[in-house]
Amino acid sequence: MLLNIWIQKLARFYPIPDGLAWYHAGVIAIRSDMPLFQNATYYISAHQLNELPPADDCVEVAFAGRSNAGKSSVINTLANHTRLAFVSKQPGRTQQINFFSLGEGVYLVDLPGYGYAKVPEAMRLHWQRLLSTYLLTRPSLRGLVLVMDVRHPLTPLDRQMLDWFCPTGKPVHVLLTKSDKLSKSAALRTLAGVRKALQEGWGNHTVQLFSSLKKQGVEEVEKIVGPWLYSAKHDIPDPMP
Ligand SMILES: Nc1nc2c(ncn2[C@@H]2O[C@H](COP(=O)(O)OP(=O)(O)OP(=O)(O)O)[C@@H](O)[C@H]2O)c(=O)[nH]1
Ligand SMILES: [Mg+2]
Repeated sequence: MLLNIWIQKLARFYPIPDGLAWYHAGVIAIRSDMPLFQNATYYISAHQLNELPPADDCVEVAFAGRSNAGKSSVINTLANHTRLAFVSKQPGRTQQINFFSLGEGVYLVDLPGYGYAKVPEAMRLHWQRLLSTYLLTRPSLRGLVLVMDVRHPLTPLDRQMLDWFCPTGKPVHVLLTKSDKLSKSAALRTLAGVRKALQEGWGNHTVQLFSSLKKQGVEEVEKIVGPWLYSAKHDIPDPMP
């Protein structure tokens, strides 16, 4: 009760993003009644690093993964929107760095997929350079959601991505998507195997099952990714006396 009064008082001075509530000492909890990503709107598409929003006053989480793994579908599912990010049966459809705004300089970033063989060599090299520079040097990038088709997890390129990204010290959350394509027991076996491989190979990162088709796994993503975005963005003072 006392806590609620404090939250209301503070809300007059600090805007609280939808789906978040302050508890105390800068710790943020996600309110289950207000999904965190539902206000996402399309913001900008970039072909070059100089087209990205300035990094000084924003925070973002990027969604990477193999071409056709289901990254754009994950963003649509989180946003509860059918056509926010472009989805296609054909691989290689996301061809820019797409920013979706959650408001107040907070973004979800949909990246082009890797591993699509039919991309011309010059374009592949352009993207490789652009994405590696983006992922390794972007100061406002708080963490990486690595999307894998649950039927083909940890491909050599996924492993390479982990080898590259993990030395940044930023967190990785692996989404094993299209889990509707496997039986529950097979999906759980894959989850356990990927969790073990992650721990052995790259340290303490997180992993979960997800299905855009069945809209399963949204709350778990919110619990993990929400604090990456909001505890970093809003430096919240301790509201308790
Ligand atoms: N059954 C099922 N199909 C899915 C799911 N997620 C995505 N798909 C399908 O997988 C295909 C690729 O989805 P996208 O979201 O476009 O994949 P992407 O990773 O963004 O692909 P690129 O942008 O080309 O790298 C589409 O036909 C989707 O409908 C899922 O959870 N279950
Ligand atoms: Mg895509």
